[in-house]
Amino acid sequence: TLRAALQDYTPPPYLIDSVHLNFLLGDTVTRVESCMQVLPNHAASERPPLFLHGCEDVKLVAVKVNGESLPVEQYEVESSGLTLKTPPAGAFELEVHTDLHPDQNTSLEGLYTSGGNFCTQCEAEGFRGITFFMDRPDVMAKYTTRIEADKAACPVLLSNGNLVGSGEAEGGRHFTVWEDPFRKPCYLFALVAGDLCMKEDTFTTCSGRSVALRIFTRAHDIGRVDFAMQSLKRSMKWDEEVFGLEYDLDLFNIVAVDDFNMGAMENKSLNIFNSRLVLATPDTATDGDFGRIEGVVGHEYFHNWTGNRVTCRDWFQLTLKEGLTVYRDQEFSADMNSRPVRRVEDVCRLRAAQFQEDNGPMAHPIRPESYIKMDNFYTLTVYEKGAEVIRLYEAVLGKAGFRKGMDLYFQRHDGQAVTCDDFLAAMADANGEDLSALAKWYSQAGTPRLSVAAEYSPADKTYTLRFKQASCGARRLLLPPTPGQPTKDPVLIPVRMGLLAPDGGEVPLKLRGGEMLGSEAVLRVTKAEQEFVFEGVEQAPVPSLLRGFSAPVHMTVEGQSDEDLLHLLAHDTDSFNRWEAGHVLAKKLMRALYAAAKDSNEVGGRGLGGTGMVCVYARVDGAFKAFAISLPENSELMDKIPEADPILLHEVREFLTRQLAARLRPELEAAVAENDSAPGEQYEFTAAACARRALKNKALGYLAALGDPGVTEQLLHRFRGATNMTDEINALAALDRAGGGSALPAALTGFYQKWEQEPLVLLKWLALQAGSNVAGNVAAVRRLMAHPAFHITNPNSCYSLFLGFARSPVNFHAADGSGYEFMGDVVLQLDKINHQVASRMVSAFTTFKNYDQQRQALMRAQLQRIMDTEGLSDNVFEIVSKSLK
Ligand code: DPP
Ligand code: ZN
Repeated sequence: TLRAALQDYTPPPYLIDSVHLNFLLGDTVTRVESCMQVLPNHAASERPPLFLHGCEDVKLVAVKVNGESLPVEQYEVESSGLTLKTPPAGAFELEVHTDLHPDQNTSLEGLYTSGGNFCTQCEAEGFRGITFFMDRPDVMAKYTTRIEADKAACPVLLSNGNLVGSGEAEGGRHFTVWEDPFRKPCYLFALVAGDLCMKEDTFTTCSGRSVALRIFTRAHDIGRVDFAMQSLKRSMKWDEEVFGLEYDLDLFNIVAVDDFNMGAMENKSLNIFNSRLVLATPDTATDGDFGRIEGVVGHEYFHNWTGNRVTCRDWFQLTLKEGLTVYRDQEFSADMNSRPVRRVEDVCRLRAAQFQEDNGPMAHPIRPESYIKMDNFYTLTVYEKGAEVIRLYEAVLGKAGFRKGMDLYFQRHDGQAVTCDDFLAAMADANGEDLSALAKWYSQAGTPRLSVAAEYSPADKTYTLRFKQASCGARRLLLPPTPGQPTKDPVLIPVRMGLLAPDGGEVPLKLRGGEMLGSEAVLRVTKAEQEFVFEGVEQAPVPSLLRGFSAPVHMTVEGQSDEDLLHLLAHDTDSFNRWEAGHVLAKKLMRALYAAAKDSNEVGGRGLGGTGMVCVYARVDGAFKAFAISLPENSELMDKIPEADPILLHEVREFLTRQLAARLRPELEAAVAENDSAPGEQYEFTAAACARRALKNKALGYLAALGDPGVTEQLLHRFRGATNMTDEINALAALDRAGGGSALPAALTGFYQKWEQEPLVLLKWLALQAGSNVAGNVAAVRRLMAHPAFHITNPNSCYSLFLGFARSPVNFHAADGSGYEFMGDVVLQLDKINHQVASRMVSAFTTFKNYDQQRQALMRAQLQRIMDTEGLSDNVFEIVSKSLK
């Protein structure tokens, strides 16, 4: 097993200036003829060997240098690649022919078939599954691609760039030729061939060029692409307006495929999407789906500049394009919808999942230092924490300064493969700032802990905030070391803040010896311990810190009382911190309930009834009401519960849910009535309409917990009468929560029959059943694997069924280990089919150290069983071996 390390980077000894690819697509065998113009990239006195990456499934058929077949003693071919021992001096032409079997490729990397159509996925290292090549992002070539296939089976033949030729070929075949004028690394190469329908639109760029926009799907799905098309047009316009970035070709294609490991892929001018992120109509897709489609269509489009025009030097720099592009798609979605709601959603996800990753055996910096399989590093850390790090620049430099930095970044690096250091330098130079204090965010793993103590002096009217970065120095207890990084240095933490007076008004801010700052400031905390003294503070204020979650840290405000939190909830001008105050209250409540239950063996026995939560609900408004009654995720709570019992925590959640439902019943019923859609009302995907549906459905979920037959009756009625998928699937989920009684199986069957022909809708049906907390559900999930709605070769199917199952505390964490054993079986079975999907499944075990001793032992036993299996993929091996360390 080979490990790649950042410190080992060396420039490639050769470059590929241009490549001409000829694909002869066949039913079983596909021939790929690649002709490369190779340039030396080494000292003239040297003749280093040329290594081209390959893979087991690619069969070498011919190698020619400058038109002549290469004698066998001059090259060596192994499964890892092809070595030319003594390439010619100077520039030369290298031709390589290979044979592949796309129809047998279940890894869904390289060239494969999905539903009978050909498509590719090359990021990170899939191009080597197509032909021998210098498969590294700092080798940027110009591509010409000829595709030839049977005309009846594959009427549509697509690749990157512009269509420059087409025609008939022998035997009922035809071809197209594509030329991409922009240099690119091979991970951005794409090919699609098959029987597809197309919907077309146009976009006129800011300089007046007309761009043809085309979305391709199978015939059955073509009526569901309008929303994705509108999202694409909105993202093109947004990038012009916000970043001054214009699209650079006359054609932009999106193709939807059902079998796809990731969400989508930004291949130059030929984006390939998982169909669940393209296809949507109100009857088949939820508000969440619409939001994700808008975000991901934007994300992939934005990559055209942040990723494609400027790309990564090596894969360790992945966050250079991903963190930045996630930041861009988050901002886009915030501008299109409700900015505060979007921020709360993003932060919840970060804290529930990325913080957990940062706290486990796979913890890595946003720029990892080594990997066995790069595929394992398309993580929440690289993406979501990476986006938060981009947000730090914005917090420090302001929006205008951030834009200046972006402009310089493109000015300097267009057409290049660069590093995170280059990005930091562009941001710093454009603003004349020393940003070196931000660099540590790229190299340190783990979530910094920031504690704050405050002191008010009535005598001299000063207010002092003392910050401690507990993740550095020697304070063992608060210091979270991560694998390979026992100690940490302080980082730059921008703390956006304000002070609230006792009457709720904002205190004007003036730091000792400084100017008036207005009512909000960004404090730059850079040292292990640092204090800020505010002057002229008339009365002891309540601090509002880390507004908008201005840095991805765990913050503790020492001595913060429930009254302080309720004061923030009522008066803070920062909507994120208003929500946060309620969230902190809810976390305190759930932890207290859990501790009491642990002591007394009785959930809720101490009469902790959620009064604080009732206050929270009363004090927030509009879109936030739905969030205000959303309880924190278990993973967020476990951070402070050593050796947690996940089932007890689940019972606490259930208890609190019932308690809140009972206490808030009139308010919840009013929320349902006030936010219900009017008869005949058209579905709209707007911030306001989504907020109404979210609150209504959240309220119904709570009411369902009452187990009242009247509520069940109402839910059934709503389920049958739903006019959009958001309401339909929520009613079904609420029925499940209500225990469903005899109504649930019939409803599930009815749902299946209604949507039998719609695999994307059936994913929801699978996930809902897989995640059920009815004890012993593992048997039902095993049975579902044999159901016609489930396909083990389809990643979406696996994500719904298996990851859905892993989200059930009762069944995944069943005390008898049956849930763990099931997931162990799944990992081993999947590893023979699709390494990337198998390695996503094994991640369910990586949190094992958070649980009680018995569960740790059971989870560890499954990891060991996987580890002991012959022929494990590198993907799964990497995660399992790190977990067992
Ligand atoms: N397709 C993945 C993404 O866009 C990897 N580039 O994030
Ligand atoms: Zn991306």
